[in-house]
Amino acid sequence: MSESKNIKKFKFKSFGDESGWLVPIEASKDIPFEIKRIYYIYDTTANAVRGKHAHIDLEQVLVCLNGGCTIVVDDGKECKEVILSQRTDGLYIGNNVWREMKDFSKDCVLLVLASKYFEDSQYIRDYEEFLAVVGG
Ligand code: T46
Repeated sequence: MSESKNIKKFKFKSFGDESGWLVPIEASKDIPFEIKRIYYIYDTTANAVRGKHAHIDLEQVLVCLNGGCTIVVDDGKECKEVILSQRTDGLYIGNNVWREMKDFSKDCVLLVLASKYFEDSQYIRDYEEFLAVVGG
């Protein structure tokens, strides 16, 4: 899948020297939305597969602060696996993208910055329904 406006892997700027590294994230500058919500996922089990849904109206940026995992992104036409294993990698996921998270390392901490407050009604959890929405 070529990068689309709804799926984009990018690098954060990082500042460091022998004393350590720092990655700043400013809303609407380093990421393309105002951050309304932050959550993180950790202590995932070896064969865990999370996600398995899409959002009608939600933008998110995923960053692995520790360890790594694979994010499966599917826009209904193409499906791609993105590996997040660098603390300076961000994955932007926009509206109507089916996502799954898997292959978590034991020490994985996955940070998610979101453009909206949590709303269960914004989830599409049925893959056939997702395909109908995106016309895939
Ligand atoms: C996503 C991927 C990357 C809340 O109460 N507030 C929240 O902000 C979130 C995100 C979840 N929850 C509750 C809802 C469930 O009872 O936490 C529980 C676990 O959520 P869920 O099974 O949706 O978690 P994941 O890891 O499958 O998916 C999450 C996000 O829900 C989703 O938006 O894109 O991470």
